[in-house]
Amino acid sequence: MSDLAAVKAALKTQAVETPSWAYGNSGTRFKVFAQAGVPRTPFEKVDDAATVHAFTGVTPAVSLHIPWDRVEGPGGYKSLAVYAEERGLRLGAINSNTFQDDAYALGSVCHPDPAVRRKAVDHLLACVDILDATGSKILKLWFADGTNYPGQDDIRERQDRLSEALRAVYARLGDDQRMLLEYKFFEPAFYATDVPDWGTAYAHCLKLGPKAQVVVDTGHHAPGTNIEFIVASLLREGKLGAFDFNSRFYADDDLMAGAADPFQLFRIMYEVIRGGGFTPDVAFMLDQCHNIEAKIPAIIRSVMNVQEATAKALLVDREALAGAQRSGDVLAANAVLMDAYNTDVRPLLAEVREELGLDPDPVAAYHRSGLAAKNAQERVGGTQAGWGA
Ligand code: PSV
Ligand code: MN
Repeated sequence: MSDLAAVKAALKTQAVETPSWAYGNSGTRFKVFAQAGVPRTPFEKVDDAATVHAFTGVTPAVSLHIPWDRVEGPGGYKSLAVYAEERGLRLGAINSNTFQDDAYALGSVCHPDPAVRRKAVDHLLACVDILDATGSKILKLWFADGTNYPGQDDIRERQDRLSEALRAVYARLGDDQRMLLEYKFFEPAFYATDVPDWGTAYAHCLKLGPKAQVVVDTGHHAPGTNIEFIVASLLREGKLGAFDFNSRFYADDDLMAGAADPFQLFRIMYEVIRGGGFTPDVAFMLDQCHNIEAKIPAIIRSVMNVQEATAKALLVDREALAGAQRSGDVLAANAVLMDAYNTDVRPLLAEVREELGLDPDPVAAYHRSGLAAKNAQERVGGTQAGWGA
């Protein structure tokens, strides 16, 4: 797409979902550094997500993580959905959590004890109840299940247990609801992870049916993995459900999307666009933690990085590329891609924002707003949100 008006129009339709947990104190397995002004409740997390949307214009949804975002009291989850709506937001994916309860030391849905498996499935079904209450359409599943030692458990039987649990959850989904299965090659299990790669996730989703799709978390691959190939393959099969965007240098670092390797993000977005995945059918979500940097501006920056990668991918001259590819002109084909990647799209995005009535520099506008100081002043007392809160 090289027509600038069409590129701008496409950029205006972009939607990036932000994760509630990125607004709380979260980070590494070591010290999580508390910050002033951090939300204490899911409602305050929604406030922060609304702030990011107000400055970027492209983050209309916030993903929840259960039980970190447990809502009690009158109205329950429905009241959070209404609160979000009043702030121009909607609640996005509901993330299940079967990794922080003592019962799950040997796994959740793959655990050798049927009682533990039942507990995990009950949680997943309760998450579908939350979809019903909030109007969210996506149940996102990531399992920490796996083993640390050869022989610890039966690899094959664990797959059977997983399959049984997924089937029970799938059967409970409403017509317009989807379940998305996320893979991760290691951590916390180190010897054998039960959903380690896109092949395993894809095989389970294929068996389940059309309402089951795969989530690609960009931080969940071994170094050097060609993630855009995975994206192209999943899109080709109609099985790409969502992204969890973030950056990694070493493991599942959860750094800002586009910070470590903006070229990789561009290559991924190119395959998304090439494969017809730049639609609301694919959920573009962030899954990040901001441990040493200020959270709201870090999320705004991440969204801008995704926008820049998208703009560059939209600028690829597809016709010229196809021509060079067909004629076997290796260097010309590569040059077409690199020309798009090397374009400075910041002025274009500034124009897009101005046309949407936004400040062309969302980070500066946020800093000028005084919101950071206001939150630090007002959000005192209570318990700051974080892992497990
Ligand atoms: C696991 O590392 C993961 O990527 C999953 O998406 C979780 O839900 C999320 O991080 C938060 O722990
Ligand atoms: Mn993730």
